[in-house]
Amino acid sequence: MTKLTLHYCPGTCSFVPMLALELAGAPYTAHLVDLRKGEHKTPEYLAIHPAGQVPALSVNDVHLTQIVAIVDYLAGQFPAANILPAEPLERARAMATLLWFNGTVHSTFGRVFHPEGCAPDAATQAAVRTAATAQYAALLDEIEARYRAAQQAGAPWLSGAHAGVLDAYALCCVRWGELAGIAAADRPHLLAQLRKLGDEAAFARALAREGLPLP
Ligand SMILES: N[C@@H](CCC(=O)N[C@@H](CS)C(=O)NCC(=O)O)C(=O)O
Repeated sequence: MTKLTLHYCPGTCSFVPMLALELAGAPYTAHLVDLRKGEHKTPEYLAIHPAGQVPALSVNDVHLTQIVAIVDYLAGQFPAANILPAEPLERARAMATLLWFNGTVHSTFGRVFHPEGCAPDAATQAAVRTAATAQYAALLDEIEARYRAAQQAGAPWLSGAHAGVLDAYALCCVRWGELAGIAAADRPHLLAQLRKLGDEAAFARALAREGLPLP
């Protein structure tokens, strides 16, 4: 039997594959990698994820990294769970949104949280953070607009009829906004929608496992 281990840290993007695992209903081990304690930079963990990040998914002794790849793998392994749509065009659109979260929204937050990765001096770092924070706020507006558009098209969630990986990413992004001083309450429509996530069974399990409340 395949042994699945998700290497995760509460409050981070590892919530996205955790939600996928909960949708799959597959037994898995959740291995806490505490970023605040630097556990992602230990030699043991670097052997799993050479970049020293969460998430990673160990499939027996093969270690998968990158959210998009992990979600794609789980969607393929558990087709009945509808982690990604089966219909090719719908699936491509869901992948486009997942990649937008990962490559655009998440990366912009990276510059808010770690501007030292962009410049060595404090003044430039401060300027990077200010610019990235404004860009990130605009991206949160776009997430809210995407919810409105989905709902106008008849789907309550970004992932469609049921909340899924795209909604899990939206939740992470709103949580990170709070860390950047961007109040979730500034986007009441988005906040109200995310607060309903606890009613979705897979989310309730993932939230309980993570141990963090909804915003
Ligand atoms: N592109 C990566 C992003 C992963 C990432 O940024 N993880 C963050 C947590 S949300 C992390 O581990 N940060 C610690 C670090 O980079 O040192 C993915 O899709 O897995």
